[in-house]
Amino acid sequence: VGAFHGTPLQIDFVPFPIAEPFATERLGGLRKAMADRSTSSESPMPDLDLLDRLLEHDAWTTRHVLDLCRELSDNQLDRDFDIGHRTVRETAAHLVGNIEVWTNLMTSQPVRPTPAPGSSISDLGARFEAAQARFGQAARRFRDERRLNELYSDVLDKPPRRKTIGATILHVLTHDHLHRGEILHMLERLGLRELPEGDVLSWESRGSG
Ligand code: NI
Repeated sequence: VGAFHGTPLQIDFVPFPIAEPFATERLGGLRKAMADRSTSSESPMPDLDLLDRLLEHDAWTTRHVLDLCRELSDNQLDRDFDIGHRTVRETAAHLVGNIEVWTNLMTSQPVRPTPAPGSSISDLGARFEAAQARFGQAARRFRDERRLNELYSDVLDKPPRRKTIGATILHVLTHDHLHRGEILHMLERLGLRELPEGDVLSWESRGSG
């Protein structure tokens, strides 16, 4: 597992060719379906697109996993496992620091130091809330301004390399998911029961089961 899984990107962006009458007809139908659903009680979030869903799932699930970590003793938080960043505490710190680093890089802000070794879950939880809010805000703004294909310079690469904002947003979200899975695995081995799966459908059906 590299520091931030930074990987050079070489992607040519080709717009999808969609036959206009077909696309218009399909979109019209989709809009009508969405409008119908928005007035029914079946769909609790008719206006969320895929990015919104991923961001909401990510925030809710990470918060849930960090809350579970609060039940652990320092001994449990620092127990050595053969996965992730070896302990629950350091894997959680890596996850939070990663959101901060990529948010700062893609918004051209100075990169701050990652959480210190031995950080408390309470501190990491607070730092996560701030980082996730900034990341979500930036991601939605880039989407709304149609800047997902825009390149920025990853100044942590030597030499600096250009990366797209869209892939960086997806990188943060998938990186969170990967390390949450590792933490959940460690929590299970620490004896916690009735753990969440952490998948998107569980998030969507939260509170209804
Ligand atoms: Ni990682």
